[in-house]
Amino acid sequence: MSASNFSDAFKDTREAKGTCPFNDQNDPVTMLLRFKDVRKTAHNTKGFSSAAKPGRIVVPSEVNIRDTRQIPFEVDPPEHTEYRALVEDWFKRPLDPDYENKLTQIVEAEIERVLQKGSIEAISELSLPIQSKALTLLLNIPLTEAQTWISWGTHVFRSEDSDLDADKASILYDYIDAEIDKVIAVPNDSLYSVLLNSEYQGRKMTKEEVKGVLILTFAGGRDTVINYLTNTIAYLAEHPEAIEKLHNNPTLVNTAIEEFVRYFSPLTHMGRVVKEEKEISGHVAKEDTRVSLCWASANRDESVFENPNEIILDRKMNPHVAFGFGAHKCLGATHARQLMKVFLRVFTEKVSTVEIMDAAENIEDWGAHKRKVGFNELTIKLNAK
Ligand code: EMZ
Repeated sequence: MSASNFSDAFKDTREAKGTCPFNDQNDPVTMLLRFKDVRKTAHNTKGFSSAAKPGRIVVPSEVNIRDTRQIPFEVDPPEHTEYRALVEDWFKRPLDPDYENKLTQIVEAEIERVLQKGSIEAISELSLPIQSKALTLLLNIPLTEAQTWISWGTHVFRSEDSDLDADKASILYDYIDAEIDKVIAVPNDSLYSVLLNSEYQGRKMTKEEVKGVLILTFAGGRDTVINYLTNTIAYLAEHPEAIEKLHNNPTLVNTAIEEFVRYFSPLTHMGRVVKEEKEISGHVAKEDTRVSLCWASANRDESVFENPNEIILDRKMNPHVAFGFGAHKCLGATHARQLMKVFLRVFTEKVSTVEIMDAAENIEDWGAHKRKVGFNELTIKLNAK
């Protein structure tokens, strides 16, 4: 099977039943697989809460590895709306031309660096450095800080042998605590300072709240962005004609990034805790149990997407939910989209072809369903134009 083929792991169950159980650390989750159910449930923030114990809406659950509530992600309206309003403008900065220029310079430098080399491992030598360096722009801190984050490796909460690694997670939490203290001592114009000066319900944001926003910013956009970039490289390696098409047609880039993110769906699903009992596609969601909104399955739903298992770079109707849906839709999406766009632009300008030398797939295990989400290793050679 080709490296850039990501099959639809949930097809049969989605069509036959619409839901499936997954036993996650003795807190079972019912995964909702149909586009309609996913959207309806995401929309119903009253019946399906994000404000459970910190970590509980994430699948696999993170209740054993953190106590800090991620903000605004693990808060329900109306509080959610107020938190979100505090950060919304900051997370729209990627639309500024100056931000876009700096992002372009980062991506150019990274691609030029690896073009000088022979073969490279794409995740550690390209996707992770680009993700980390781009994040310095979102936080508005010096580029050099990215070296620390690159040294953490791809996963913030995961290590080679465990899905949830408390020791690894504490590296991030301790780092953020230390950074918050530094910025309290010497304020600057970073996201840390902006948040520390923000007012929520008429009082200053607490250190714990600021930490909650920062953990989300670091963790939510890490493996997701890295997988997106690596998977896109695999696609371009196997579809060299797409490199030229995208290079010659800048408007195609806009539809292509949406199509890649639909097809790859880097975040498989996100949970909710049931507040009001409800039947969904035959499953009775009981109070205080968990359901998950399976973005990856919804994005291959044939009742919505024509030829869902094909990448159609100029797909016209593409209401994908790869960035979530409703009040909680991804806060980092503007940054991610800008990065995706700049990456495609620069890559197709500088690279003629990509050769895949070696690939090891990263397969997620959702009980009865195994889903390819990216790679554990992708060794490639880039050929310059
Ligand atoms: C959480 C989540 C947010 C979680 C939008 O997704 O991303 C996951 O990678 C983290 O582990 O804590 O931030």
